[in-house]
Amino acid sequence: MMSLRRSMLLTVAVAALTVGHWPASAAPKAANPVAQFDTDNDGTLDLMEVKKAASALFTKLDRDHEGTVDKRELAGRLSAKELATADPDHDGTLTMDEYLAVVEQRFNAANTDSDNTLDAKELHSKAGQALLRLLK
Ligand SMILES: [Ca+2]
Ligand SMILES: [Ca+2]
Ligand SMILES: [Ca+2]
Repeated sequence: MMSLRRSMLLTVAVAALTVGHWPASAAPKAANPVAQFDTDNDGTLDLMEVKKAASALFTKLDRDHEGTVDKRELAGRLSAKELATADPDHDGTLTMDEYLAVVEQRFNAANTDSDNTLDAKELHSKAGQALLRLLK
């Protein structure tokens, strides 16, 4: 009985660890942004992992569920100028594709050694931080 109880407790603990996401404000300062989005656990972020995180955020930001995000929904993640550049049809909103195009640009800007992945050092750079703003 004891060991069953223990293994159940362990299962619950593991589930809590897997499901539990720190709210941004409660996250420890040293939180590694790589680990947060590194779904294949190889220690770096590739474009697929970055786009997955960005799509999830886009869906969350699109509060009225119309498939686009406007200035208000972006809540300062892009400046007015950045939004205008990313918005080729100038309707003041970004579709998911337009949003992901900005994400890809920032990914490439941060990937200074052109190895197709971002490591912790690249994410801590100015370009890396600009990318992270579009992921969380
Ligand atoms: Ca990875
Ligand atoms: Ca919207
Ligand atoms: Ca790199």
